[in-house]
Amino acid sequence: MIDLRSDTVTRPTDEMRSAARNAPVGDDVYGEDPTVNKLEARAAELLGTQAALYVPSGTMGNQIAALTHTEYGQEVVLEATSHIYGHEVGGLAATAGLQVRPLDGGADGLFSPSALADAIIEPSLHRAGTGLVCLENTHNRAGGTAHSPAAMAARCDIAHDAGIPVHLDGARLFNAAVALDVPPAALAEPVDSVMCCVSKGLGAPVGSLVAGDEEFVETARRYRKRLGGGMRQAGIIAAPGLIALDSWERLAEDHERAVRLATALDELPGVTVDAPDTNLVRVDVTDAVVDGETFLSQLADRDVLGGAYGGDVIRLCTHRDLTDADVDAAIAVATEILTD
Ligand code: TLP
Repeated sequence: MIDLRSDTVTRPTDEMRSAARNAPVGDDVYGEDPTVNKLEARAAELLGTQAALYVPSGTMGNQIAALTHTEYGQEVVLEATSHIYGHEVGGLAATAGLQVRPLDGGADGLFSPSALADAIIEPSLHRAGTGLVCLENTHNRAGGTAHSPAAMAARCDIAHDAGIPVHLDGARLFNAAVALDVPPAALAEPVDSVMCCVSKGLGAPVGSLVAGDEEFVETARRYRKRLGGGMRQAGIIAAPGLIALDSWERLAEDHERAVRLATALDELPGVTVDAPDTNLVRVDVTDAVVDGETFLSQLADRDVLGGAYGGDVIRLCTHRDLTDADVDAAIAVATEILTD
């Protein structure tokens, strides 16, 4: 099976499994797990923040950040197709009591500074007021687009001038760093908090980090406990995360394979594929011989798995557990289906 559904399908390496087995552990709710403490310190160092907190998932990290930055009933300005808005089961409303003001981010998934300025609301007798702005880098549904530190800073400046914090959903922040050839800290620098996942392209089995200044992380730790994310001997799962964090530069290989896949598929009749910035390939089969659903089911019949962005737009994701031969085989299968 060639699994191109997501980079979340990556399995821990032998090195990760033996690090898990041998990890020194303690009770992390007491702050006594040395491996978790090491992972949090290493993440903070890479991201250039004062502190970081290990959380079970990216979703929980994003929701904790929203809770930490805001007051009940405030508004969050975010991109209309962002994960935090569309794919976290309504958490902003259900968990944090926030209402959203979604902005169109166009093909890149990044709204303009002027649209952001227009969307910010001052609190008044009648109006809730904006409590948070969220960005996503890389942007998943835009096809893994990477946004430069300058582009991010332009949005952050507007928010900060209005006294509003910015949270970055950096589930794939390390992919953005590789694509833009900048240190991960350069992408975290303009924002007030950042979430990044070790469980996606970095290949660890479990977990994400949410990072910011000491005060942010102290409050975030209380919300993690409230949401049931306080873990005990979590060093067992944090140890592979440390290996993952030290391997981020290898994501370049996934990006090269994504470009090869995209270039080959874009040649096929009726298929449109933009050159990917990172490891997510957005394949539009609107004008092809089969529709999106049929394409996916015919791929699956031939042992290739992909995912749907919706309708006739398919997502194919490259990751560490694929070889060049897997990518070639996937191209051959897709070519067979799409040229019939
Ligand atoms: N994304 C998953 C699915 O939920 C779609 C994937 O396969 O891409 N932010 C972004 C930008 C994400 O893409 C994801 C996961 C998350 C947050 C949530 O992370 P987890 O799955 O760890 O809760």
